[in-house]
Amino acid sequence: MEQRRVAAACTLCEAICGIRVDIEGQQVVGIRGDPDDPFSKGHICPKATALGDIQHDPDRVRRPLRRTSTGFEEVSWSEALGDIVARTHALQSEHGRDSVAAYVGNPAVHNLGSMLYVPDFLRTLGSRNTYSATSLDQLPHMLAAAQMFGHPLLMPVPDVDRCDVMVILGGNPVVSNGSIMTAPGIRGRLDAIAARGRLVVVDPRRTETAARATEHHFIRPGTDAWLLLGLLQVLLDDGPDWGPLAGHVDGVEVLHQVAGRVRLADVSAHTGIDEDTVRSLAAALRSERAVLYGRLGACAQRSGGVSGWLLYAVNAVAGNLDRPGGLMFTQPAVDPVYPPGASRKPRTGFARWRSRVRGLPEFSGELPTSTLSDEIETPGEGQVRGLFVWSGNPVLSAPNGTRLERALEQLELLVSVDLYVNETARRADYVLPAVPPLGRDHYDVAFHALAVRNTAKFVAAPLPTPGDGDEERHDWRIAQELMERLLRARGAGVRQRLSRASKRWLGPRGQLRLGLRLGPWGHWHGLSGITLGALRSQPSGVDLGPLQPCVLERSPLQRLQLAPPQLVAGLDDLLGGPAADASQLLLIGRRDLRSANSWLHNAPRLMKGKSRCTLLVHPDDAAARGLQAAGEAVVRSRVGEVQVPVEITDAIMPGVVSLPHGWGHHRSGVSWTTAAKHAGHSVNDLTDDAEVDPLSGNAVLNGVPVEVQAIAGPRSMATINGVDCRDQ
Ligand SMILES: Nc1nc2c(c(=O)[nH]1)N[C@H]1C(S)=C(S)[C@@H](COP(=O)(O)OP(=O)(O)OC[C@H]3O[C@@H](n4cnc5c(=O)[nH]c(N)nc54)[C@H](O)[C@@H]3O)O[C@H]1N2
Ligand SMILES: Nc1nc2c(c(=O)[nH]1)N[C@H]1C(S)=C(S)[C@@H](COP(=O)(O)OP(=O)(O)OC[C@H]3O[C@@H](n4cnc5c(=O)[nH]c(N)nc54)[C@H](O)[C@@H]3O)O[C@H]1N2
Ligand code: SF4
Ligand SMILES: [Mo]
Repeated sequence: MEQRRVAAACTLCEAICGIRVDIEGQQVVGIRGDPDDPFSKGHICPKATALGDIQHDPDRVRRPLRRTSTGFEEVSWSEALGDIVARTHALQSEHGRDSVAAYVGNPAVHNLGSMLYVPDFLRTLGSRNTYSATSLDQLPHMLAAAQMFGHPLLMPVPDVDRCDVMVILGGNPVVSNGSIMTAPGIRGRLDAIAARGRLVVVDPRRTETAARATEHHFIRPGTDAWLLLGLLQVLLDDGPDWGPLAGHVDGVEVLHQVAGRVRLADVSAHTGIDEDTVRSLAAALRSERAVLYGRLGACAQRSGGVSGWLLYAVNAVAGNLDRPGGLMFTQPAVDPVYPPGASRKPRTGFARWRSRVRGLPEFSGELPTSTLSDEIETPGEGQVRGLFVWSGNPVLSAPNGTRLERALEQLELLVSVDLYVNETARRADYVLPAVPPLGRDHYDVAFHALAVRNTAKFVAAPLPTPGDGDEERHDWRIAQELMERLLRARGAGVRQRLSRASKRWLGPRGQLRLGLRLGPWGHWHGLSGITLGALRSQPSGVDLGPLQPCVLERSPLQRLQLAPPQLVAGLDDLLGGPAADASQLLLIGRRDLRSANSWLHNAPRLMKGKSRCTLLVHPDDAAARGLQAAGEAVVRSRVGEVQVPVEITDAIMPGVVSLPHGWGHHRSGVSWTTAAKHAGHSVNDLTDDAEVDPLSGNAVLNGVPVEVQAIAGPRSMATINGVDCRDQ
């Protein structure tokens, strides 16, 4: 059979590595790195080859499924969409728009069609009960970007290829391949920093990244904001250096007051990092090309909101914001900050409304996912009765997943748009199958905008899927059809319906064509401007050069805000909080190279070897509890317990234990047969939905108080909350 080789991009993480896919007929027979990709230069990780496994996975859902009393049955698209919209409309007519909620998961951001169309569907749904993985993740960064630079998507990225000093707080890019820092081949880029200067990792675990760094410091989980306050104080005492930002920043006085509220001795007591180290880190950040980069561990925790703000403020005070070698802003060819036709008005809105049950703040039109169960369970006006889950798996990814799982049973309508029947979808009334990654065109609207170089790349689908027959449909078509049907059900006027329908005719390619033409590299650059045609003729991608100072052009604010009042207010909670209880074991998360949150555990080639879902425990803590290497332990938190294999290691800080997330595939009715054989346990059966970052409402996934107890005797039957969940 004839074999062809096409250039494509891996969409499984933020690195967007270029790949070459070998195809025989309709079968993927090989995937390797694309050496001609100017950004990734042939680099890939083991996950890329799983793209073929997903494409051909017999466990993937191929036709719409409807729940019956005995399980799922296949139904036609028109039947499924018709009934879903009729029931959505009935619920919203009777109980108001907020009665139908939506949760959008992480893969939507890696999907061109979802990025361009799901937001329209959400707007049409018109519910305040909109949730997403954002509030389990980068919400603090977005909140800080919104309030400091004027738009939630104006998040700066570290200029890794030009800095001589990089301090990493709560990120493990060697394993995650970088986040809010698209940098394919990040390991090599970090090794180069270590070789030419100083690479410092501050993390409660000596991670794979720390192992390559010139320096590693343990930090007590949940205390990053204290460290940042310490750094701010030392830097301000020395006098800030604004460079080109001089005269364009507000809030310096307030920052001085803020820094004056802490003593370095308290910083040290909270974080476990001694005062000399704090001073030495501040001095390092003072150097010519230095950057402080903070990620998930620094924000999905109790002090996340304050940390998100101070991460940017400390860079600014150290003279590292918007400077080569520092923390910089991108100029992406398709600009998600200012899409075609969008105004340049600041988008700083936060807490414009609050959640019904717990009064948690709205951000960017969303409410914190940690309160979704409350909104489903609590009766009253605005109670959630229907839920759309779009490319998400909150039963495994949101805190107190067991409670959410129970709450889902109470819904009158649950719809999942997914590739699989995952742990959340197994409770659904309908599962709508989406087209897998190799079946779609790709241009990375999100991650070119967060990349450490300006680059652009369009790939046509290696295995194009028409998506209008009985089988999988593109996410964008599903969103568009639901929206159009909903408008029709509501009797919307012709004008409104036509204006919404126009995007159907454009399609993702049409929208992309417009976005490129009107973007920063489009028609302004005359004949040499980037067009879709130009990108199609260079399928490995186009390099647009290193990042340039541009925040004063990019920001819709007149002046950058270093101390926005709504963020400064978060300090009261932090500084007024109780001192850490050193006897309390704190649980943190972990990722591994062959996982992507909860959903790559069905690719057999990624599942070889021993269990990765283990509890890391420091030898002192193990000895104190009689834990044995290779033995098992019960881990208990306020909300639940799990029984897991133990690994004893001094790579974890005393007083801290670590479990990865995305496991717990033991539940019946899930379509993942390989994953079920390596079920593991969900760390989110331990994380607590009642605990959020009091400033931003972001989930607290790190620094969860737990008790750990050895299991005596031979390995016993494992149960979690009464469910058998032994690793099979
Ligand atoms: N304890 C703890 N919990 C965590 C984290 C942690 O560090 N610790 N990390 C958090 C973070 S950062 C995130 S982003 C979340 C992720 O949490 P979620 O986004 O809720 O979940 P995922 O595990 O990414 O599941 C994504 C689902 O999307 C489906 N899917 C994949 N591609 C597509 C597609 O193109 N279209 C459609 N329709 N479906 C698709 C997959 O089959 C899978 O079922 O988890 C969070 N949860
Ligand atoms: N292989 C793989 N890659 C992935 C993913 C995956 O699941 N697997 N998920 C993708 C997603 S959705 C995201 S958001 C990114 C996340 O990418 P990263 O932000 O790099 O996230 P992690 O690898 O979880 O690293 C977080 C680090 O924070 C540390 N930490 C925990 N608590 C604290 C704390 O209180 N303070 C400090 N300073 N550190 C703490 C943890 O030990 C860990 O090393 O990864 C993406 N890439
Ligand atoms: S690092 Fe791995 S998962 Fe991420 S884009 Fe590259 S190949 Fe894909
Ligand atoms: Mo994430």
